[in-house]
Amino acid sequence: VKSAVLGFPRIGPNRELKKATEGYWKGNVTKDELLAVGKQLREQNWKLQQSIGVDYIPSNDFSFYDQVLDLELLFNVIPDRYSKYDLDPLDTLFAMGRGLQRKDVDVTALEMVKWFDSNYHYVRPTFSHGMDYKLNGSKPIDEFLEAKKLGIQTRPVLLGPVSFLTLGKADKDSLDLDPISLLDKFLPLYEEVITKLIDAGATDIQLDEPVLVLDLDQQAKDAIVKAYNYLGKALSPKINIFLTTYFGTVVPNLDVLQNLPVKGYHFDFVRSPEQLDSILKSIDFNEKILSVGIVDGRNIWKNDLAKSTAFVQSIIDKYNLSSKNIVVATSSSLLHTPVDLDNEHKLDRNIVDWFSFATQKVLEVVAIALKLNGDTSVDDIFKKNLKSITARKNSVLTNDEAVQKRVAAIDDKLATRKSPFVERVTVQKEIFNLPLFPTTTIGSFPQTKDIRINRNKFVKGTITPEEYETFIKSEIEKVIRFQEEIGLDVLVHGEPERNDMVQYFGEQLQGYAFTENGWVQSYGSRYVRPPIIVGDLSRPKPMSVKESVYAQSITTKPVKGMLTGPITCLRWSFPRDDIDQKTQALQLSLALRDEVQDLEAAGIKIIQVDEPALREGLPLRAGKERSDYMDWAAEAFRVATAGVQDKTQIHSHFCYSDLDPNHIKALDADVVSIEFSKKDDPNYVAEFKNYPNHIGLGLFDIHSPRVASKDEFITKVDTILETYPAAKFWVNPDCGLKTRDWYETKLSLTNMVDAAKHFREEYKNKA
Ligand code: THG
Ligand code: ZN
Repeated sequence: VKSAVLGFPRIGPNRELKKATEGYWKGNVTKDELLAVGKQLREQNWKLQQSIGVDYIPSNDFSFYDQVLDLELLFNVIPDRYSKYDLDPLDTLFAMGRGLQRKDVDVTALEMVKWFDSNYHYVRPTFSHGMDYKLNGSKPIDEFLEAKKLGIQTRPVLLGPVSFLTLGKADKDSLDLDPISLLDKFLPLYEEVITKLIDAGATDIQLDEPVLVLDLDQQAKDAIVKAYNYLGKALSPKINIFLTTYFGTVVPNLDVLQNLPVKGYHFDFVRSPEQLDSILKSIDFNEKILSVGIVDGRNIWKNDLAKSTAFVQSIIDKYNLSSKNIVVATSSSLLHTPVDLDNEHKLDRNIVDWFSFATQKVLEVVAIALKLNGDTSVDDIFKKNLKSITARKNSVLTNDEAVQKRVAAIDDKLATRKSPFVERVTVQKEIFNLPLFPTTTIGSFPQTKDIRINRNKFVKGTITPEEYETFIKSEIEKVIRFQEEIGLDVLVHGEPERNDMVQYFGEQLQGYAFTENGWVQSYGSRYVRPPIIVGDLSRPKPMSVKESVYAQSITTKPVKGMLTGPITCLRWSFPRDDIDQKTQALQLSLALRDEVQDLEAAGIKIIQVDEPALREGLPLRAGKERSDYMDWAAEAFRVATAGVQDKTQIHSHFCYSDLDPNHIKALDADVVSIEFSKKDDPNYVAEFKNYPNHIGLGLFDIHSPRVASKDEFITKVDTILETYPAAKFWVNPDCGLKTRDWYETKLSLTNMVDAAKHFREEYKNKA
């Protein structure tokens, strides 16, 4: 039995990659220095895995921005607007990933999309007619040789051709182009790279085809057959091809996986253990290698080593397989887990014993493989592991009977507003008396250096809580005054007290643990530190009331209370694996319900409960599981928000995904705002036309420092108004402004408000 890791986090134990990359963008770090940091990180990761004894160590899992974007560069999938500047490859990579604006260059970024159901975002391959696909650079080969020089034989990883094309899209100038039709052009390119790897000494290659866990149409299925027949015939036996899947079940696509000329297959048995028998009945693993994904690449719980070993052993026994054909592996790349638990010093000793981060997971994979090989040197590890697993199971920290009772008592009434929207809207109209085209923002304002410095001082204890509170109040006042000045209608307090919209609430809820260093890459140089749900969740005391009440006390305009919804709290945390996700969502929704009601009682008249991760939680395949999810996700949102009076206006916000209006409808919020600025597609507006409640379609992209003029806003709104009724139209940006600077924030919002005023005049005359 061998061991394999499908990918290791590249950010470094102390976020070395972030510091170097952002330093380079600011001009404080040279290109050579940045490249050296990358090299150092790769070396560290390989040596770590080698010292632990991993048989298949990945290479080409490193990236300065995103591994999908790396492949776009490698195959020259570079839209003209980037190649025309003659930037070097690294700067082209960054220009495509994040846009580039300096005196000689002005390009926006490519689209960024969620990687399956994770909180990682990839840069979407964007194809045009007439693109010249060819090998451009040699990153996978360079990194393979780099490891080889260190005496480490690696297994290079490439996203496979079908996933690469399926996850891409046609550029605006080539909308009739279906990326999968390009397969014939890409197969020779894959062959060329892999041949170069063979020449460099590679004996194995990992080709990731995660799209095999999605619902595939016949064309995509045919593409799998074609691609792997082509590559298998061209390249084996010179190299062993491992076809890798993760994040779900392949069963509906099993027909195309049979009889492919590949050496082995990898499946995710953490997420989908039920696929085991179907797979083993259709593929003969006396002929192929079976890589068993058994150590979770998406969560932080310690693996139950005895259970995993028994699981793999039972496969060997039941199907009478040779252990030579078995590989024990992580379920997916470890990209989605924090780097090293040994960097945590503040976590409760009892609780820290329940966790495994990437480094510890590597050890688990190897330990399971050794155990299966009869190696007794791991017996101590197994003994200790059993102790930890048992301690967690029996811990009193995880159970709160009061919470469990409250969840069990949830009924329809609790999840339903007192009156339907048509009645609420009349009451609210009278109270708020908002103009036509009401203007607002999504919640956060720029998180300045000053804010971060003061928060760090507060966390470290170098300023007192009173000093910090005074500072936060002054920040809130600044934001309120600015919004009044430019004439926004519904204000926010700006969230200077919050680090991350999930972490902030996680830190205040009972049942959560949080890390000092548990960073996970979200996109590019942006990382998140997901809090960990360890037990039943409850709210010891109000979490956001003080700041909202202060903000409301210094203005006569309505100030929105701002909360993160139950689904988003769940999705952006590491959830428990010992109870189901619905229960955890409902526990969160009860805690939030109390917060919503406290805000209302404290005089906050508008409360926004954000659910940007609503769509991300949708099961990857259509079917009952998906409709069940939509039901309980909507229920959780309504439990959180339905406790208020008719006169209290509930807002919600969604971003990062294409939304189905029907999903939003079931939440019954009074007003929603959605990301929209990059969706210049009239069909998308039309989908929302019949949405009954009010909507703000985001009018500018908050990921970019670019400022739109008043006229640009007017043109945009004019276009939307061809389809969308003015009476339900709110005016707002795409998303929160925390990653922006004040300079562009001021200009953009002023122009946006001025455009709203223009339309008010126009419609007054019309009436
Ligand atoms: N929070 C969490 N997940 C998210 C988002 C979020 N996923 C989707 C989307 N938003 C990703 N966007 C971002 C935007 C900014 C940052 C991270 C993800 C960010 N991170 C800081 C950094 O890397 O410097 C660290 C923030 C902190 O101090 O905690 O700016 O909003 N959970
Ligand atoms: Zn948003």
